[in-house]
Amino acid sequence: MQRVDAVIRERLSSRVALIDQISHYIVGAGGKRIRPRLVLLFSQALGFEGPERHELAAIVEFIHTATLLHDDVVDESSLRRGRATANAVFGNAASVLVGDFLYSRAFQMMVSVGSMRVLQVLADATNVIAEGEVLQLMNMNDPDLTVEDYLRVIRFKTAKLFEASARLGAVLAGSPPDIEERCADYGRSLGTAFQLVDDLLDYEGDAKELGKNIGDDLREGKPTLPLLIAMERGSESERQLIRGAIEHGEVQRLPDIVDIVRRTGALDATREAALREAELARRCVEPMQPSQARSALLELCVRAVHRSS
Ligand code: GRG
Repeated sequence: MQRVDAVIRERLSSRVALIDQISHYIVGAGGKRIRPRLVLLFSQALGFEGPERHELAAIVEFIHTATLLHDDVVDESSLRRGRATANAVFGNAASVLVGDFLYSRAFQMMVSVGSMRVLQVLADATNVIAEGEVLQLMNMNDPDLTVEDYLRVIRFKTAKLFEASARLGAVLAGSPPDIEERCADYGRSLGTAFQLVDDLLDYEGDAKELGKNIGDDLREGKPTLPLLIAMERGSESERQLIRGAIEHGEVQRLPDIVDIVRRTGALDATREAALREAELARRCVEPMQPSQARSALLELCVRAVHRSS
């Protein structure tokens, strides 16, 4: 990961001062670096040790960072990674454009790796992520969203990049198609578990630990799984309260809604759904040869669910 961080720093540079400033601002704020870790762990577990793994790990982190810059503009968020978001500090236009810079820099780096398969995996993944965000936009303020449609959005917007990162480890190692698919399945399940927990932390987390504001999803009228379950299990008046909050994106009644979400067991049920996905991910790597990388991949299945940030 030290080598990946070095590649990230080297490849962030631009002759345009504002790009340097904003990209260092967001990347310098840290982040958990889960997606690059997946590239490294799968390539290591499958026996590939070439320098391309660091390049690809940096590429997926650049794509992730570009999506965060764009997402915070779309969501009008003010806190990310424990600091003011780039849009809050530098404005929406600058954030979107630096997101474009990171995204296109990632594609320059992909070309330098010289593999059409790598290009294909990442072009497909970024296209699906964008589709996921548009689907989510269409679902805003809709209290009648089905769990199936909600899951589709999180598989697209979040799990796809986890899937691509894991798959790329196998692509680098030249693994046969069945192994590549198993790595991709791990990434998809881990990413789904990760987003389910993200959605529940929006109701039970601590803003300081989480590094972003609590209640943001409700403020935007985003119908996530904790709310869908609470509506299903709550009384008629509780259901109406949540419906209204989703339809109008209001947070005045956030404390009451958090209370309903907790009392109906919706947070526990969301965590259980995340645990089921993490278990699916675990089963994908369990048959691999014992190694440090495999142990770390198993450990990630636990950490994706039991996390507070
Ligand atoms: C630029 C390809 C492209 C698309 C733009 C806005 C958008 C379309 C996509 C946004 C997708 C998005 C932000 C999904 C949420 C994913 C998520 C859970 C982010 C938080 O990930 P962490 O917790 O972040 O890994 P850190 O800060 O740890 O890196």
